[in-house]
Amino acid sequence: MNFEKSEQLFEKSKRRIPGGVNSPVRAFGAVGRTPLFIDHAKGSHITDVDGNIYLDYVCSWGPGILGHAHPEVVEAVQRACADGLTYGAPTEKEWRLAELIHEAMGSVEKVRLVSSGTEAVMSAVRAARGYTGRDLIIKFKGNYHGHSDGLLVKAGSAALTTAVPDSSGVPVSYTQNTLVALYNDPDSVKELMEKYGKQVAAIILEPVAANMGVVLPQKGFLEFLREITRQYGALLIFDEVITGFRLGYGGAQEYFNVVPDMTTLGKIVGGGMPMAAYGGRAEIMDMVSPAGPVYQAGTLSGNPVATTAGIATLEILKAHPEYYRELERKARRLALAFAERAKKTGEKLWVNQIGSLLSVFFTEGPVQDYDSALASDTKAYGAYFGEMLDQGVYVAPSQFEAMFVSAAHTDEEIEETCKVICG
Ligand code: KE4
Repeated sequence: MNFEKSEQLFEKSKRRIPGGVNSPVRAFGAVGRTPLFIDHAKGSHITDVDGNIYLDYVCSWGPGILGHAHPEVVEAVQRACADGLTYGAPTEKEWRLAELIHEAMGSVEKVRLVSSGTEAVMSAVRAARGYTGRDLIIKFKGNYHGHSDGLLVKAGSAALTTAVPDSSGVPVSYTQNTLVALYNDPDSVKELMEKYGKQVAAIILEPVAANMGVVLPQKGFLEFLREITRQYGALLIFDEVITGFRLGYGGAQEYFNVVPDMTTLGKIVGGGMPMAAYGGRAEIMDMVSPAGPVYQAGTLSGNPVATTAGIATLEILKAHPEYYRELERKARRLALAFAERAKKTGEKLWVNQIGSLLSVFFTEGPVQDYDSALASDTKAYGAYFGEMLDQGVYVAPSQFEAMFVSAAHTDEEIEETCKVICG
């Protein structure tokens, strides 16, 4: 395969854009390859500027559940564009999307549309603090909630329970209201709540983690968090930016039948356009300006073109519940291929798969939290990534991301991928 044009574009881009990319993971730093510059995508395929065609299992990190350039979504967006790209005023479409979200997730009684998952989480945290009058937030090691200062943290030293910045440019003072617990470790949560519970505004988590690779909640973990937040009067926030409309039309909260107080959404909810959302019980969301004293605003919030893409995408998913069974079946087949690969090569592989989300870890496993994920051989993952790419299969350029399956991936393409996985 020839990557000449991508290499040239990468060199040019680096002169104008930090690292040559607009989001770090795209730079392929974790896998030691030149990033692909994409020319176009259709269905399950993505084509780079050198004309190389790949089966795409990144799906733009989640939005692409229907496959790229779904004709009905594109047609709706094209029509919307002709009516104007943005008005900075309310439209019926925002109400329609809000109704679709509430219909899918009853716990989201009121919702505010924003432009990115980061903005959704940052705003949800502010609303939770405004509603409870408390300052502390508990997050989990290995969960990613976007790049707002207070959540760009890592666990402090063992003695410390407050977090420390995980990025330069974040003042320590911005992270002193963030506590870090361990995913799937109820005792780590209990310890923090016994010490700080009455000052905790919310516990936020990815109900299925997908930013340390895919890590499933252990049986009872979500129910435990639901109980302990109730016990201390703290809110439970599900960050469903990835799992929302992905695990099922009702997201993780429907899949696991655990109802959070607030939910953040992104990716699929915008159908691939810059659109995200945060919402929850009406009494919480009525704290948000102009209804209440918690300020939050956005020029392009609820943008008419983005809401059109979101509505079109959700309406297709709502009309096709069978897609979710198909997606799970295809993801299971891919998971099986990794097991066949391990048998054949003797590699130590561990696969976590749920719905259309999966990750292969280059470690013996089990992988059920950040530390066990971190034990993976990232060099081996990098070699696997290169092997797949060179055979036309585009998977996440990092061990600590997810593999996404779309409704556009046919059974033949899944079998083709399994052959490449098994070598
Ligand atoms: P954005 O600001 O990137 O739209 O969303 C932030 C976010 C919030 N919550 C969860 C659970 C997320 O996974 C994300 C963003 N996901 C990453 C992929 N792991 C986006 C890809 C990237 O950073 O380029």
